[in-house]
Amino acid sequence: MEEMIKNKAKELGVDLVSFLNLRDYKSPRSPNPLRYLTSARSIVVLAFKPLAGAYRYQENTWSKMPSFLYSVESAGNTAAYHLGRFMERELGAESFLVQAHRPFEINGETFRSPIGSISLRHAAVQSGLAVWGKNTLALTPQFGPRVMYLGLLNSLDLQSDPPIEGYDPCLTCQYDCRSTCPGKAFTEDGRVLSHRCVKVSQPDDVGNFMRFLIETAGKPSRDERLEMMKSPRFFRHLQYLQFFIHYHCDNCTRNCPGDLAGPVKK
Ligand code: B12
Repeated sequence: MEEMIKNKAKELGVDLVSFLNLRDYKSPRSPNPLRYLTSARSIVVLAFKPLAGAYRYQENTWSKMPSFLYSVESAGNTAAYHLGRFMERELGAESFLVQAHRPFEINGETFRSPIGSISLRHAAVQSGLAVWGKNTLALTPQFGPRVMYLGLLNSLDLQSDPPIEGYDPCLTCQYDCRSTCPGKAFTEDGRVLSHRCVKVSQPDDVGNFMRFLIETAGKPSRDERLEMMKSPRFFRHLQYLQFFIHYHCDNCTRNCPGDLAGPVKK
């Protein structure tokens, strides 16, 4: 059964695939997976590699986004959907697609520090697809952190793949991802402070749009308010809200030499 699913995943364009039985899933801050699928027994973890040119830009441009996020997410969702349907038809499984990031559950507890339905990094590390990096990303031997993870929570009692042993690219790494983070988002105990990361990586997000609106409302004259509404800043916020995430910073991903091929060179 495991081999059949892996072969189908590869056929559908998945780059890396592993299984994690829920007995072996440990992510203390994440919700109980049964909240999403009452029959869930395991997770199929899927990793998709962005286009090779996705991180080789000369200047940080929003035009990079389709190469490593939008296209990978829609192709990934399509592949995961078809794999879920295959498992349903052939094996009688119920599946639930674990989204790459959004939509988040937004409630009083989590809206300032979002938590995914399943922690895909924990699942990737615990099922032998990746190891933890100092940048808190899940580093694959094949592509370092430069993958997008998706998951299929499902009702099959799939055997977990064993974690990777003897691979720790951070031991010899010369790139100091933590202290060079422009948002100073890393804490001593190896976590990322969400608000610090987002301030630099997603300057046009909804929080900053609220700041823009408050600033605009506080302008004394109509002309000054109009000037704010006609500024590039307003249109950047609008574009962010209309379309999708834009990352202004992805240093911890782009500069990480966490794969056997070494760092991405410009
Ligand atoms: C919410 C979220 C964010 C939030 C908050 C991040 C956070 N602190 O968890 C924000 C907006 C800040 C964010 C930023 C980014 N994100 Co994000 N994010 C998520 C999301 C949707 C949920 C994560 C979650 O539930 N976290 C809460 C709980 C589970 O985390 P936690 O238990 O506190 O664990 C944390 C630490 O304890 C630590 N940790 C736990 N165990 C261990 C063990 C060791 C040894 C170490 C060192 C650390 C460590 O790692 C965690 C991060 O702080 C996931 C998708 C998903 N469903 O998993 C993507 C995801 C983690 N993000 C991803 C990416 C690519 C990014 C960005 C690079 C995007 C960008 N350009 O800005 C940055 C990277 C910042 C960073 N270095 O962590 C990828 C990571 C891919 C990979 N190779 O690992 C994911 C998996 C999306 C995906 N589908 O591929 N993200």
